[in-house]
Amino acid sequence: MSHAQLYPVPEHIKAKTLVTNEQYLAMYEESVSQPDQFWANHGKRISWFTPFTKVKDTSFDLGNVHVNWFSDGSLNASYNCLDRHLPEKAKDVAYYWEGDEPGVQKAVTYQELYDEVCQLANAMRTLGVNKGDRVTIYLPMIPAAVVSLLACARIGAIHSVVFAGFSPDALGSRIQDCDSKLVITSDQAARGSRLTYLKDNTDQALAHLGDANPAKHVIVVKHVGENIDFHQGRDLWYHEILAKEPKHCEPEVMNAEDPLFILYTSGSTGKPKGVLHTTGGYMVWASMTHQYVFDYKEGDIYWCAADIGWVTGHTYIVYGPLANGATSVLFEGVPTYPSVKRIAQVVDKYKVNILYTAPTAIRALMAHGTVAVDGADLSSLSILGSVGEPINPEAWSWYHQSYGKDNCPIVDTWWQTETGGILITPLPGATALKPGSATRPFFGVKPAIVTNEGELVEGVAEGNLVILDSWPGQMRTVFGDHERFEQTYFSTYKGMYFTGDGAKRDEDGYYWLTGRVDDVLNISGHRLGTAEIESCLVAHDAIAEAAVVGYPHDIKGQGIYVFVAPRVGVEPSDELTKAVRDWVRREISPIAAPDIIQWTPSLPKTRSGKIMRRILRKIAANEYDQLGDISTLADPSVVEHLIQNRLNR
Ligand code: 6R9
Repeated sequence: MSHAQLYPVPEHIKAKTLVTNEQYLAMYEESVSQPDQFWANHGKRISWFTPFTKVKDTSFDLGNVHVNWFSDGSLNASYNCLDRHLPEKAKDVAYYWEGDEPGVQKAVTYQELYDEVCQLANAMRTLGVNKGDRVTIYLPMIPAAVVSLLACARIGAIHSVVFAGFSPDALGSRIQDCDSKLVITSDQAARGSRLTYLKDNTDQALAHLGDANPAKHVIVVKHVGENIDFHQGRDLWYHEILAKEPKHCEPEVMNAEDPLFILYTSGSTGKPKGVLHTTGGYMVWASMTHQYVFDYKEGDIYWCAADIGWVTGHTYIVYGPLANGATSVLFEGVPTYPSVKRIAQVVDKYKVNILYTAPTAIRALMAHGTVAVDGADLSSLSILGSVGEPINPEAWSWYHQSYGKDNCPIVDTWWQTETGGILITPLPGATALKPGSATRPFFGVKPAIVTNEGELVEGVAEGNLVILDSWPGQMRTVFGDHERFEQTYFSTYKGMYFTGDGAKRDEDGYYWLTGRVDDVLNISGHRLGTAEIESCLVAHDAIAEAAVVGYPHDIKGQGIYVFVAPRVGVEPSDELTKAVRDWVRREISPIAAPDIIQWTPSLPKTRSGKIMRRILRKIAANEYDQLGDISTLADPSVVEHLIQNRLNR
């Protein structure tokens, strides 16, 4: 890693960047040595109804963990996303909505977004939803999804978005856990031409909860248009209730520390946690990171191709870009429909300048060679982003070359649902890049590496990634369970926030994320990160995607079990399997050579494209009858295929 190729800041970026390297270093220094002064200054970037006088009041001490920022200020998140841009930006496009089918599209201006948000906010108030109440949102990637988040924020209701790919069970348990008064959904959703029956799923979820169902009403967006069961008295059509409401709605005055949203995220154990974010610090973090990390400037066309059901959608499709008055693309579909050219076509159609997507999407496109970009122009692009997993150097280079024409910086952004926004990342005009490294901390972020015993290690190091001090976008608690918040994040290493990720730091102070620490293997006493072996596998010509897990091995303690998906047109064979094993042996070391290689058409993944290794570990250990909850998989059917063809019997 120390000899990784260095990619300097391209001249065309340097010429008009917001932050040069010198500025980054000076701002970073101030942000960590004088956080109160730094954040008092940058906290003013958003609009406050009552300006704050207090800045930081935080503690990571077990038993007394608290995170408060700007705590005597008041504001409203939807006001910051809408009202403050009007009337100047009334006719500016907030979203170019691009439907699942090419040719289905709609532009939504800031005025139109404001009007619809006010109408829905009023309609919710009419239904008795008030400040502090919870609202579950289960919608496809359509403008009404953005409207729903902002309408909640406007009246101070706390939204909990459930990914539209989740099952009735997953939806029901989330509605129940946060005691939602209201559910907002649509008739159906279409992705890659496949329908999901969201309203049916909602009906099932609520029926299953029975008397424990807290939701009084279901608001239904008519989107696909197929029939649904309508429960008189409980269900309401979105368009009908909006039509009755005025296009003005007074925003609720929220304290900086009043909750903005809950987002459920699964850890390694137990039921999903309701990660809670509040209003002031989150808005400062969302808007500031969006501006600096993407070097965003007025007039840029920005596309974050994530889903609103993932934290990336919350911060980098909704709150960050809107707070900055940006014009975004909002995409309903998938990168591979109707063909792998879709991303390039949408980039060319809207002249997208900034594209932010995930390694899983990049690898899916890369499996087809250069087909994804053949014939495309792509000259509008100037900055590329990656999020969700370590991006292996192979995929990084392909992204850089095919979409970026070797002239666009890639910001590899490391962060988590819990962190609210990006923490470790290059800045396009400041940071020389190394493929596979998330590079340096954002302003105010103090990352560190500790050993398993909790010793801080300086300089070049490898170990567990912790954060030493609070930043404004940090989660505040687990909804309804502060004890769990303290135990999960602050009990492993005293006085530090534990990320759950492993990392290396090189001689330039750059960070390299090595995957979740529970994904570390111990092969005959040698510590190996699954990410390292996977990265090597994906660099092989025949392989599109790979997942590596350990399984109990009589001699080595742990053996290496590899699940691999071939590239398009590749036929797995015994010879190929052997070639792959030799490849890893040669590229990394004989210790890393896989014991078992199972070919599969696809891997089990979450909504954000993360491979669910927990499930693969069970299959590899031949404990396929103890898979646990698989309801959060994007496509649970892949699991059956993996079990049928398992190789450790
Ligand atoms: C934003 C998001 C968080 C976990 C995180 C880490 C992995 C995210 C990454 C990355 C390496 C990156 N992760 N970005 N690993 N490089 N650029 O993904 O939130 O869904 O909560 O996942 O994702 O393991 O701890 P979330």
